[in-house]
Amino acid sequence: MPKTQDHTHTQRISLDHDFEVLYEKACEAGIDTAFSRAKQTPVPCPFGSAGVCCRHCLEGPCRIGLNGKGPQEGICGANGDTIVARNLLTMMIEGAAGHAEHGRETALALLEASEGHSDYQIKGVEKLYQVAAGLGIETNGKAVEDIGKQVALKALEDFQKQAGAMNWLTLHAQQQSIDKWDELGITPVNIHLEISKAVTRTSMGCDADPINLLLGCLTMGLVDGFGGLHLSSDLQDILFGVPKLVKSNFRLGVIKKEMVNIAVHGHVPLLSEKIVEWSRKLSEEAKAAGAAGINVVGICCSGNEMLMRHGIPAASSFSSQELVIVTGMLEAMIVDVQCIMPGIQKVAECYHTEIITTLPYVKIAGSTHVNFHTDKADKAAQDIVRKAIANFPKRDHQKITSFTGTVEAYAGFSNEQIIEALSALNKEDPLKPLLDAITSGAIRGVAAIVGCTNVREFQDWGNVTVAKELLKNNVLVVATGCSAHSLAKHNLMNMQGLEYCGESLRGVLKAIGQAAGLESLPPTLHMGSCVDNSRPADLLTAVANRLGVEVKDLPAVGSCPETHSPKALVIGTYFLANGVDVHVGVNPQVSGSQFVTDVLCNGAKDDGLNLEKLFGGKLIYEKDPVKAAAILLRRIEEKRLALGLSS
Ligand code: CUV
Ligand code: SF4
Repeated sequence: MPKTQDHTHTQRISLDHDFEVLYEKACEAGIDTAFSRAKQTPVPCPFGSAGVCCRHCLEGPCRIGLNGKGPQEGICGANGDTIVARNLLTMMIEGAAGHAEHGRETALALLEASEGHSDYQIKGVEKLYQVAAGLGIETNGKAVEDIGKQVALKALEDFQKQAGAMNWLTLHAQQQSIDKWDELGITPVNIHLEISKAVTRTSMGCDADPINLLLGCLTMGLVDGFGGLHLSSDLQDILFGVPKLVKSNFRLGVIKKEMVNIAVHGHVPLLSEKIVEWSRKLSEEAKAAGAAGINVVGICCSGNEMLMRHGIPAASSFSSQELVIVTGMLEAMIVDVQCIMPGIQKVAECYHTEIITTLPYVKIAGSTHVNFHTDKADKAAQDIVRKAIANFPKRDHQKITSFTGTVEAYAGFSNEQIIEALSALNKEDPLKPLLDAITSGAIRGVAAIVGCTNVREFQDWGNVTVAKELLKNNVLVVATGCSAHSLAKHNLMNMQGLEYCGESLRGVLKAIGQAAGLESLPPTLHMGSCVDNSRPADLLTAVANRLGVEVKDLPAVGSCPETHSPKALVIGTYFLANGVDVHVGVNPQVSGSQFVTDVLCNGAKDDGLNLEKLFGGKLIYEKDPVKAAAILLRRIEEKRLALGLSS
């Protein structure tokens, strides 16, 4: 069993007490987790933290001296501004590539399903018609499969066309935004072309103009927003159906002692869908092995996807993923891609848990690998579920820690679901009740709390605090990703949390909820996984279109209090390109360049060129969640004033 040097100081790690119990247990057993590893590297490297470390060629690595002391240029002459902007772009590329790959896999899955050589069928027929119409595909008299194929080919075209703008950008963006992006020369042509061009421009001896590099970041934001988020959400809705209101549970009590517990972890729902399906079909086999049945629980965004469409309960967000294994009750953790800590394997080796990787390009040494492909998905899922069942008798009962507490949460708030709820108030014009609430000031504005949990942060604290501050001030809060886990675990997605809402917001939530047959809408709306940040974006676009303004004019903000992922940075950049203010509570690693910091964070009234002048919104870096919320509230009020909405 692995031993670490210092487990004596167990400090608080999470607002979720269950994970603190497990953390103590892991420390006492000498099991390393990300939390203990983070304590062994208490201070991150100051050069990397400031973004001034360059490793783009073999003459280096070079680093710029901090605070003007020491060398101010790399060997090639690249200065701090260039190095910081280039490093930021490198992070953007990484984030966008992950989401784009998610989109590409989903597009291929739709193509294969349409051509009939796959284990999947099209379930979201209505969404298919809607997306096809948006893309200008003729649907009259055509079979569903035929339309599905045309849509899939249009999606794949976004990875290969050589001129014009991406289909998915034209499908979803406001024309005024497209005009602005065209004028600045940042409109993406195709996803792979832009990623490859961006990798090239960050390499040694290429782009050395920090402004140009920052514009390259915005292109990556658009690639991510349209080619990653929108494309993935749309095609997943077509394949698996549009999410509808569901009620489920969060926290570690969702892991059941008498059941075969399988965790799905990662991002692309293709495999998880099948795991859920086969867990239900193979429950008799689990009973034969002595269990009461099979229980699938979610981690990270796979968890969000399965929650949104199947009401699967969620066990953990990113930062505590290893600790789920420490319950001693997990028979298998199935992973696909992204945000999977390699550390899970070592922890699993201390228990009977089997880590199962499923993609040929994401393996972990020591783990089981079951190759997954859409034409053999049923077979792979059955193999995996049976492996989990076979592990059930191998549990060490001395090592089990079970929890009873769960927290109820509503989820499934696709825009389609929100519109459906609103239409109970106004059938002819469903958006009107929402618009009225915003214009009258009953709702001051809309905030999307998104992104991750981060091992270096006190888990859930930032996400929950920003949310509560905004709710108190009558801001409508929607959430995605691991932030949604934080909010759900702390009662912000069930009716108990209504007490945190300001009076006028609570009135609106109740009116809409009751018309739709609930006691109220929950205080915050779960809109899905990270790629589902397309949904709040579409909601804002719909509201802006109806008000006859641009998204940038709306009293809307994004907040990312506890992120760890470059994916969250690039999602934020997509919102910035649309003129929405974005708060990040974790160091974005640009402080080594005053110039880059000014461009990202300065206001429209400041000297020099900056994001707010170009697009209408800026990056807000603030670690303190209470202060951050205050800034966001101020920004919301400024935009209300500019729009002439009631104060
Ligand atoms: Ni994609 S990116 S930790 S799982 S939200 Fe969760 Fe969400 Fe961040 Fe990763
Ligand atoms: Fe140094 Fe320039 Fe090479 Fe970067 S690209 S490592 S700054 S020489």
